[in-house]
Amino acid sequence: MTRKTLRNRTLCAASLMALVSGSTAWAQSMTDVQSVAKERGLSTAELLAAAKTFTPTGMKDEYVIFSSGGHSGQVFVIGVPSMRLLRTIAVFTPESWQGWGFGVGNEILDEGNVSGKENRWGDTHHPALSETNGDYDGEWLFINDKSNARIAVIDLRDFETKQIVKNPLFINDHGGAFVPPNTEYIFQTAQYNVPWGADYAPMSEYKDNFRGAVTMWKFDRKKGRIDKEKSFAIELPPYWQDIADCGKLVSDGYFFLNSINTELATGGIEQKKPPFEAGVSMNATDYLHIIDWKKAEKVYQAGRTTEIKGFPVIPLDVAIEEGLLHLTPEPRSPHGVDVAPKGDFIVVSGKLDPHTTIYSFDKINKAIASKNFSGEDEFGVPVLDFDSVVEAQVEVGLGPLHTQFGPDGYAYTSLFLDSAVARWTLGGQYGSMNPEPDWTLVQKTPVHYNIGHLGAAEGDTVSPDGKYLVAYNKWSVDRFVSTGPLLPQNFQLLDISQQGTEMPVIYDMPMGIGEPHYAQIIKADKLKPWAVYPEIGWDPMTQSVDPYAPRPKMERVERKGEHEVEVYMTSVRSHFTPEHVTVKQGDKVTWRITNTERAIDATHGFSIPVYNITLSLEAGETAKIEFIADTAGTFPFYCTEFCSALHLEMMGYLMVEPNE
Ligand code: K7E
Ligand code: CUA
Repeated sequence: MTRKTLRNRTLCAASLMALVSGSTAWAQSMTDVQSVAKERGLSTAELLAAAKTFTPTGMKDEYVIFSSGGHSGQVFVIGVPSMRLLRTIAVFTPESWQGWGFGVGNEILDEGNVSGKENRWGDTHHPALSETNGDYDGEWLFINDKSNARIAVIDLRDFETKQIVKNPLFINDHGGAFVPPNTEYIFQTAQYNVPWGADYAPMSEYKDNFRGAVTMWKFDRKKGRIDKEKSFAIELPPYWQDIADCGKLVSDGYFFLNSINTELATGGIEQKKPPFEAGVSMNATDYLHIIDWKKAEKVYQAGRTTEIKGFPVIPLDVAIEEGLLHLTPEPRSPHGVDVAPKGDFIVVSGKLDPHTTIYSFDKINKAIASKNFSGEDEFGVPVLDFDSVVEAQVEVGLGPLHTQFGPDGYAYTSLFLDSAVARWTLGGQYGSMNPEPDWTLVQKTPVHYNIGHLGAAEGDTVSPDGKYLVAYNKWSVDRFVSTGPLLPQNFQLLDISQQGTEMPVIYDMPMGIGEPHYAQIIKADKLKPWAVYPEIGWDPMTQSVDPYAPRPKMERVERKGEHEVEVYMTSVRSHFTPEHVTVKQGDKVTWRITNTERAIDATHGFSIPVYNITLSLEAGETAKIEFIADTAGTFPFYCTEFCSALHLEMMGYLMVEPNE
């Protein structure tokens, strides 16, 4: 029996038995399976979990997770159900394996410099896959940096970062990146508020001078870049704006945004004032912001903006007057806000309230139309009457944070304090299983430990897949071999394919390279990455052929004027051409290299000691590095990828002749 036919079999006991008489050396008999299970102390449920996740050689994953990397500043790509890390994507932080920030990528990293200071890390929280009609289209990925209010654009043809934009108005964001169903914009909202541009103002001026905002970055899909010239912001009260979500289908055109600190607390524990943790949690309710972004777009286009820090901003009074901003109360310390697949319900979880609160978009619409306000906040923003917009509340457990959805009328909420995933029914007309409105907790599965976000397969789109759910747990405590006081996070895979009650944990994946927050799970076949760059001499920064790219037979070292040298180099298994590069101390060196390979996976590295240069050149790629040869000496450059049997020989010398 071949591996392929084996793979296509359902791995149930019966088929395992059928294999017994086969010739496959490793699968001897069910008796062997039982004895291994006994030896390792595995239960039947655990054997089943292994069968559901074990991915034999050659088999590929059905789904792909794009995970934030927290303060590693990166994005991680993981296969489901194998839970194997497939690669990292270098974003805000230099990464030497990908050569990111050690010769190439520097211009993009520099776009993210803040106040003229080099900034070389990020705190990534919320990835957003580009969408078409509310479904992931597998083309682009956006991610925020909470620490310095930046958004990065990643091209999923080559899984590389192409752009970083810094928000000119605020210094910190949490609500981002979020995209509407057709990715017209990327939303980014301020969190810890500051005066515009993070200018100085004393804390006593918090209410008057500190401001919240949401920025709508226009995404130009053709260019694959954020178009800053068509982007704008809306001024908001200085609450701490938190997580958000875009409306979809019936609620397309709306943006829902949580907030905490409607108390306008300013901390000061050292002056015996309530510390932030208490000060921001005093009110029984905070505010859900309801923003009509299509109306905001029209207001911006009509020019009703003020320029602040060189950026067009719709002032708060204009936003109120135009009726594009409303608030409504939400239970204390809200964290997640998640729009249901049909766009009709908005689920909010308050960390300090054991319920999820479900708002009806229809009721919100009616309340806005009939001006059913319970009042206004202290900045004059109308507040929709809570009872008139809430559809239901479901008691799910302690510390509810985030919600995802299945295809069958289920919602799934992470419970930080309970360390559990709650499955509950989303009432209304969802699926045949819920003909009547029904808002009920169905089941809770414990996870280990302290789950933050959770992700279900395509679970925040208009057509969730169900099947798998991943708990992104914050603590791992005793789950893995100790690695000292800094422990990995724990990604736990849950099988949610069975309607009814069971949703067992079937895999634990230690995440030891960052602290993920949100992650999205896309069907693998929606991704269409390039196997190699389309043509030799491809510049990934422009996604086109670079006319200056070195090509075979045109390699050379060319002196341009007295102090400038250009190097045109190619790399192919297993040599660089040229192998000797001689320059004079003090020369400005522009060094271009093309990897002329066409074979899949034929990557060459390129590194120069002392000069802090390391590149990763994928098949077809060309790169340009520039440096001043200020240190004289003899420097072997070499290929850092083990690319062939003669890879050790893939080297050369940079000779920098000293000035006399
Ligand atoms: Cu960690 Cu979305 Cu930044 Cu919740 S956030 S957990
Ligand atoms: Cu090319 Cu090693």
